[in-house]
Formats: sequence, structure tokens, C-alpha cells
Amino acid sequence: MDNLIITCAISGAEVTKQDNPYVPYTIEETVEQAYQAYLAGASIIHLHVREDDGTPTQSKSRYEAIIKRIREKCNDVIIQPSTGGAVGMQRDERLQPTELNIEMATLDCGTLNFGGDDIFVNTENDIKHFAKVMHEKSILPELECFEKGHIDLVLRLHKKGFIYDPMHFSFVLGVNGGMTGEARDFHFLKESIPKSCTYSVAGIGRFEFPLAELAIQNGGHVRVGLEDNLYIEKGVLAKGNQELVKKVCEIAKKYNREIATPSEARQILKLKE
Ligand code: KMH
Ligand code: ZN
Repeated sequence: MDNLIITCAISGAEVTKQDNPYVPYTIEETVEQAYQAYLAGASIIHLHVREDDGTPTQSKSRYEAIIKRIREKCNDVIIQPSTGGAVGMQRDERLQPTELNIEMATLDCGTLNFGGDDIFVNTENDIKHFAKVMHEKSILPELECFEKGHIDLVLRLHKKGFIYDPMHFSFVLGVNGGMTGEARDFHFLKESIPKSCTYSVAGIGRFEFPLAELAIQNGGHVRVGLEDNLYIEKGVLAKGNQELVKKVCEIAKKYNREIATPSEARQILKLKE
């Protein structure tokens, strides 16, 4: 089995300091959370950025400032900006971080309800456009799939030449409006992608650690972080992203799965060193 790639989704666009005071807003807070997650074992930082008051933004200059500071502290970590941004943002707004010199970014592979009246819109044309932009800039997309239909669409677009090899999936399970994250869901999705592809799982809320454990046992990779889950255990808030990463490292140890360094993660994902 490959060493385990841990991605840390340090902030997201939806969670707030009211939910967990460690959710980073300022440049300093965001850089510190990324650094602590890296020290704990994360080789990839999935990055959303906020204004100082917590408002989500896809501002190129805000990403640029934060990425520069993260690289100063841990220059080998893989930075994976979001192109999902927040619900309601438009294509060009969402794509701003791809104008920076980045190796990876998320590519959301379908539309879904996102709680209340919110709809997270990713039309087929959006997906083709985002894939094209990333391909032209040699950015590896992390193919975020919130349910099985999203995987089917990716495979169809890949066959038609709109999505390129290598394909690295992220199964984001447990979103209110997407697929749940039970063991049967995990196995169904894992069996639905070609064996040559890599995948990571991101369990939302209570699904975070059970799904991480399944991925660790089955040769997959893992994403954790305050974007996805605020608690280190039932009813106990995590005191920062690093606690969530450390808990994954402990689970990996139980199954003798080594943690990938950023350099090993680049090899596994076929990224240029
Ligand atoms: N904030 C969600 C609407 C991504 O990062 O690509 C979208 C999201 C997915 O978090
Ligand atoms: Zn995200």
C-alpha cells in the first residue's frame, strides 16, 4: 500500500468561530493552522481563505498573501486551493486562485443541495471549463464527488476527453444534500472508480473518523479538518486542525500505514517534484 496522504481542510467557507474558535479568518491564523497541520503530518493543505471578519472570499490577492506566508513556513507542503469557494459564487470568481502558481486545486463534479435553500451549482459546462483551465495550467484537480452520480459524470467526461489522467478523486460524504458516509457508501464509491485512480475520503461531521479508518485499511487517502468536522470526539471541540490530523496518524499507526511526506505525496499523485 502507498503511504497515507493526509489532507487538512483547515477552514472551509461555511464554519465560523461561533462553531469552533479555532476556525481561522486572518492571514496569521490561517498560516498558523496550516503550519500546525503540516507539523502534525498533513502533506496537503486544502485552502479556503476569509476576510478578517470571516467572510469567505476567492480573492486572488488574499490567496497570494496566504500562500506566500505558508510557503515561507513550510515550503514543501502541497497547497490545494478551493475552486468551490462558497455557495453562490460565480465561475471566474471561484477560479481566481488558479491564476497563482499552484500544483493542485479542487474541482467539484456536480450540483447538490447544500442545506436550507442553498444549492451548490456545478453544471456540466462548469466542470468542463474548470477542468480545461486546470489542464492548461498543469494544475492537478482533486475531483470532489459528493455522490455516485458525480463519479459517473467524471468517468463520462474523461472518456470524452474533457477530464485528463491522472485522476485523483475525493469522496466527500455526509453533506446534507449529498450521499451519507456509511461503510457501504465508501465501498460502493471505491468500487466505482478505475483501479488505476487514487482517492481520498472526506467524511463530514460524525463520518470523519470512521471513513478515515476505512480508507486507511483499504489503501485510500484521508482528508480531515475543521471545514469538515469541528469535534475531536463526540461533544468535544477540536483545539485546532492539528488535533484532527494527529488523530488520523494514530489510526494509521494501528494499521501500520506510514504517513506520506509531501515529496512522497507528489510521487503518489504524479505531481512534478
Ligand atoms: N464551500 C463549498 C460550497 C471545494 O472546496 O471545492 C464548496 C467546497 C468545495 O468547499
Ligand atoms: Zn473546500
